[in-house]
Amino acid sequence: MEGTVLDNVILLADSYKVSHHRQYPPGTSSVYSYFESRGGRFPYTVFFGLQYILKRWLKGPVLTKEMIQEAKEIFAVHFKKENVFNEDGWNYILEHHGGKLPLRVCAVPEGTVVPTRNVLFTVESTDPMVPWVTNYFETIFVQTWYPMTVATNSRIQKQIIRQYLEDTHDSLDPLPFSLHDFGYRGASSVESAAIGGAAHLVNFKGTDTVAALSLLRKYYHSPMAGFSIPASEHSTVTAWGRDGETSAFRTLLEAFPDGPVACVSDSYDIWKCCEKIWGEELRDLVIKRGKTGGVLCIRPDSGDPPTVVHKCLEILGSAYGTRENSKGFRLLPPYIKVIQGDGISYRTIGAILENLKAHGWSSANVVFGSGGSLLQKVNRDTQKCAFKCSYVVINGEGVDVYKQPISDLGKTSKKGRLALHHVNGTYTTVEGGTRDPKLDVLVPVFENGELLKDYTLEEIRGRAELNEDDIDVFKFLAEEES
Ligand code: AOY
Repeated sequence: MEGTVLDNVILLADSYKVSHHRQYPPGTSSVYSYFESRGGRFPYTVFFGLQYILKRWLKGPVLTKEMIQEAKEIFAVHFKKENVFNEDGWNYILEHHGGKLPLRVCAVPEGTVVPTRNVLFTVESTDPMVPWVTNYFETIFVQTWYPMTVATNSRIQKQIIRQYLEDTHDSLDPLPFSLHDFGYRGASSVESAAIGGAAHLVNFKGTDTVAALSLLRKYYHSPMAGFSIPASEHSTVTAWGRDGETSAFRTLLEAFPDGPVACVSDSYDIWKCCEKIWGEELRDLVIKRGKTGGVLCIRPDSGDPPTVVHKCLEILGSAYGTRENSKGFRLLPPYIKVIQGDGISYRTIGAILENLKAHGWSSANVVFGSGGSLLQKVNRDTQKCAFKCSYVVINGEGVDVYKQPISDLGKTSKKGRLALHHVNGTYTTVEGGTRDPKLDVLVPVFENGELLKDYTLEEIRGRAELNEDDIDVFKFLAEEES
């Protein structure tokens, strides 16, 4: 969106924010707020995406006199009043800060996995003349809910797949490519696809969401964050006509004679396809390709996923034979897999893999694709993300502030300046300014327009890696179900 009408930093806020500078108590010289997940669906949050927001929207000089003029005109008409817009305040930032925002942001390092109900980042104003800037930017800061929630949803699915590989396979090697992002078309915009797709790539390396690659190149120092393979779609198959499916498949195999390809196989009859086309007509070609490293991923795309995946494996197993791995589970030859990309979510992956396990099949025979539920079936409530003021300075005196709504005590907010202590693997949010700098993992990432930390995707991936301290994902799934 760079270079468009959306580039005016004053317009990155909800309308009511424009009126807040005149509402704080007289003598207010600083506002301090924090962001947290107040619980929600998943018991932890993978922190990711603040760096994109800081670099894309907030760092460096971001204000010009033209922006102030444009905002002045827009808000005069929008509010039908001349005196709501804070022209003096924005002019002050332009003149005294060269258009750089007088804010300090401290955050947990990106990729950190933090239990919900803990502070993830704090924002405070650094110039007593403009204390309102902190919450003016709440709107854009809270949009970090999206990459965090996608990264969390994706990581939960990685935990589930990992457990089944551990139970039914010899190694965890397939894990990085076991959940491929199919979500570009289902995202609400190109920018959203880029952000959500990038969040998935914190945990995995397979994606078809090309926009995510650009975002990670530009904002996270990753020259190539994700990979894909040639694959058919229904049009490339059905264009050959109802009797042309074999020709379509042969064309795909011969067009890409080595390396992996994926082939959607449910255009007419997935069972006949596995039995007759893959299992008989093209069997020799598939085996020949297999000898030179070619892998065929057969993609069913309709029906009840646990039933369909299992039945495909049974048919393909009869045609190509199977071997048993060290844990006693069946494996197709290494040059054939099934890729299930229909109906995949953190709830269905477990059901599919459980059914395979119950029938003696290793989870290493299958990989997943996920679109809508990976990038789009989430919202700010999924992790109950919120940004609240916890501390203000009035007439030179610091005051702890909070909300505690009688009608929903779950919305109670934290008090005072905050720290996130990390001790013996446990995270604790410390309120009231009683921080121990040796234990606090919040680090300054932004101050007065300067970016103080610049993380690479590689280090973020390292922090988000699965580990021994992880929650029991099956306990979480069972509790959610009840
Ligand atoms: N891609 C692995 C490579 C990608 C896709 C993208 C919607 C792929 C399919 C595949 O194997 O089958 C968007 C649906 C599918």
